[in-house]
Amino acid sequence: MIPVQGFDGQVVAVLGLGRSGLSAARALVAGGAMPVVWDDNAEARARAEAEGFAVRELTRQGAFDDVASLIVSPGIPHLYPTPNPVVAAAWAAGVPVDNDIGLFFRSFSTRFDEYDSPPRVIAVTGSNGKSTTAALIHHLLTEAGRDAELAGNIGRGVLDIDMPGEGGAVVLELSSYQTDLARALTPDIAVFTNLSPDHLDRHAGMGGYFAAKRRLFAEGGPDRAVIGVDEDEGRYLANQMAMGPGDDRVIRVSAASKLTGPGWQVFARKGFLTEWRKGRQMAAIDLREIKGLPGAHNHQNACAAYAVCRAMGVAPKVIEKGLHSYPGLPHRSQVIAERNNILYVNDSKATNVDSALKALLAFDKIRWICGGLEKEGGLAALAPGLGHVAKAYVIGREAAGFAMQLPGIEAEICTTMERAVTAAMAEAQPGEVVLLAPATASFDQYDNFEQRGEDFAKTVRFALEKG
Ligand code: UMA
Repeated sequence: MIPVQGFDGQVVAVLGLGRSGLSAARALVAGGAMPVVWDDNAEARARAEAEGFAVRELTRQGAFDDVASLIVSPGIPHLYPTPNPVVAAAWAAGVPVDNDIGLFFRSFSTRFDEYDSPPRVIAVTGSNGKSTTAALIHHLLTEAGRDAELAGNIGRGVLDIDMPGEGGAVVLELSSYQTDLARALTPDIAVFTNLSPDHLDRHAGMGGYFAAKRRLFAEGGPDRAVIGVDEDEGRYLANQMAMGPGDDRVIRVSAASKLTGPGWQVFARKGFLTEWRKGRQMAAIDLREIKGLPGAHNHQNACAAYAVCRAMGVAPKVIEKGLHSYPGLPHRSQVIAERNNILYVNDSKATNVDSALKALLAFDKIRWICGGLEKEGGLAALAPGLGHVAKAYVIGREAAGFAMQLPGIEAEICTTMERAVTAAMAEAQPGEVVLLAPATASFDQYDNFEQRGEDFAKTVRFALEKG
């Protein structure tokens, strides 16, 4: 845990008592502050009270009279579509509003006098791929012998980490909710993967969403910026950060085009990652054989993670070795097994058509397990990927309706995961991939996409053991 500095003996209010709120409350206590906590949900309040926290209704008259700061959880609207009433009350009382990310940055560096070589903070943001990029950076640094911690939007409160050892690193995945509100954001290396519309209601549109992410790159910000330049926003940001054409403060990253120029760039083309610096090729890595990172979208993640590790002084050969041993995140292009040259891949996180299409484009010959609770918009956008499908095995309560929307490919109505896995395994040929990429939500048959992915993995493993 990172004890929060600067509030010794002071009252700090915490709004939201999920992962980030509770972790902030604990870290405040560890730093000598006196948190008072609130959650709009009664059960969450009861849990906090049972842990010994003082619950205070923060909208009541005078609730902020003795409060030094309000710490807000990322899932709670602080501005758009409308500010939570507690946030509005803090504004009215003149109390600074912050979040656990702000507390982390103001507390982390106060421990640096204990180090010869203090740890560095790497912050990753962007619309897609930020979890994979952050997890991959963490994996590559660990494999390179660096002590590294991973936290943030990936599921672990940032104040929950332990201080890394000498020369180590903290890798943070940060969402726009988190970067928007933090009062301190001072990573050593900041990463912007890409941008596409998401969470627009919380940011009053695309401009607000981009502005929230850009806060990581504010002037006087990171020593090094790794920026995906496949969209206009990334190109704009890279231009804003660089002092001139040859300035290598910015490492430009692309999975779409060859990047030339006098600066520092890492790009993936036709399955090869290439690093260029000052007009010279520094390294090239064949990404096609890396099982944990299939497809162009993962090649972009690989380029960003590679760039960060180069900025951390890791040699290309060491990074290449680490890429090969990356196990993948659960339910995201996760390799479950390989038997008789047939690969079994769990992409249960592909809960919409966009992400399922990316998964289909990542492999050549696919036994595709799909279906579930369809989202709005239909399945037409999957068309560019259907040429990669040898056969579809459709699950879900509405399997027949789903199958009817897949023109030109053979589709079997399986309904259950067990039947789909059994049929796909029986028919798969060497060189093919049995892929779960449903393109749907899971709620018709499962509690969540994780449970669906676990069912796939368990069924595959059981069948392989039997066979
Ligand atoms: N709550 C209120 N009032 C409200 C809304 C919520 O009191 O109006 C309370 C809820 O009752 C609940 C608590 O707030 O008790 C939940 O807070 P939260 O939604 O911020 O969730 P945490 O458990 O603190 O998890 C948060 C991130 N959640 C969100 O951003 C929605 C987690 O990211 C993150 O891993 C965690 O902090 C640790 O940093 C999750 C996420 O869904 C994975 N992120 C979004 C995404 O990836 O798309 C941005």
